[in-house]
Amino acid sequence: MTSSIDDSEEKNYSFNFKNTKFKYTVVSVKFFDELQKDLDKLYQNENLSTHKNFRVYIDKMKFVLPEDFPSAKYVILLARETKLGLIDLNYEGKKHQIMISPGYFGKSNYDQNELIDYIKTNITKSSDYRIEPVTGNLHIKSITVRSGLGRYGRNNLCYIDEMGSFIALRAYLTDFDFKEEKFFDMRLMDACENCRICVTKCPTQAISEDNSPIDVDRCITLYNENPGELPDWIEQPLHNALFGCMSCQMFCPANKDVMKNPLHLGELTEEETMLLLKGTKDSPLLASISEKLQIPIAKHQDYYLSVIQRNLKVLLEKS
Ligand code: B12
Ligand code: SF4
Ligand code: SF4
Repeated sequence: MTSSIDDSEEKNYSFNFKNTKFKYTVVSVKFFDELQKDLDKLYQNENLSTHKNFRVYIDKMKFVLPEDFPSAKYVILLARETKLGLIDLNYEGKKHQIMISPGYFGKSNYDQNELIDYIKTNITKSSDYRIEPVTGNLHIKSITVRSGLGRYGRNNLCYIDEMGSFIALRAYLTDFDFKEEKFFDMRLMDACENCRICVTKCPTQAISEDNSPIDVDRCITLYNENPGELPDWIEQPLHNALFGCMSCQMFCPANKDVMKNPLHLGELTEEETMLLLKGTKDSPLLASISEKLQIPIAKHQDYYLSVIQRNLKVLLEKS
């Protein structure tokens, strides 16, 4: 990897917007070439899975300026705090508690435009510059790590002080000139140095000890956040969350504090649980379930009902 280490102190900032905690920093687009070269090497060395579920996400990602914004100068990187979700549900006379990984639920009390207005007022402090969301177009962990805002964990996730890995990362391009040159090497958290907990806790052995990408084809999340059948080789007791998988995060020492503060979502009645297990469409109960779980099930019934029906069945079989 070519190195352009700047050993000056990381300059990271934080703010609260509508009761949500954010941390952020900026990185110049002049480092895009170097970021892309690292990715190209992974492609050349065939270190990246060719699984179609994965390629749908990453094939559109490239560290290049979009054709409609060639004058962009910086990427603003935001990390929003997230929480582990816990749902109590009643089923066959018993109460079961199940997890939803951070990031798969949440009631947003602001929209994208309000956040962009906040950035204009408080970060660029001008409305003369464009701020364009580009999260889906960038490998956001690598740029966040190299910006100095976060560090990689051995589990391939990005960690940020005080937030652990319970973060949602967002990127915005802007033509505002921050006059900021910092850019770091890929860095692993100090906590990982003598630790291998995530490697041993991953139920499907997807995480390796070196700093290579995880074996994406073995990651439970690749299957349980997408529609379709769950592969047979993921044995039923290995499933642990309604969406995603918590095994490489919940035992991580760097998440010790954030694990203490889960969000207790609502309790589902027997009737509501049965409705999800049957995948019943257009029920008047869907609105209250969506509200309790903070997931827009009623709005996107085709996707959510089939995925939740399948995942919930496997979790309830287990408990
Ligand atoms: C595709 C994708 C997936 C795929 C593949 C995951 C993967 N690791 O690539 C699947 C569906 C499996 C998945 C799972 C999850 N995901 Co996901 N996913 C993405 C997505 C869309 C792209 C990720 C990507 O670019 N992968 C490509 C690989 C090449 O990148 P990489 O993992 O960063 O690999 C780097 C290291 O190997 C590193 N490396 C190389 N040399 C060296 C040297 C050193 C010293 C070090 C330290 C590192 C290092 O270089 C590689 C690339 O530069 C991003 C959103 C986005 N816009 O980026 C979300 C994202 C990464 N996912 C996210 C989350 C939360 C998850 C899950 C935790 C969900 C869950 N289970 O609850 C799991 C975690 C699985 C895991 N351990 O990685 C969050 C991560 C937040 C965080 N804390 O980092 C993101 C950023 C979404 C978001 N906008 O917030 N995800
Ligand atoms: S469990 Fe240990 S090795 Fe894995 S990310 Fe956390 S600190 Fe690093
Ligand atoms: S999310 Fe689960 S399956 Fe995927 S790497 Fe982490 S522990 Fe392994």
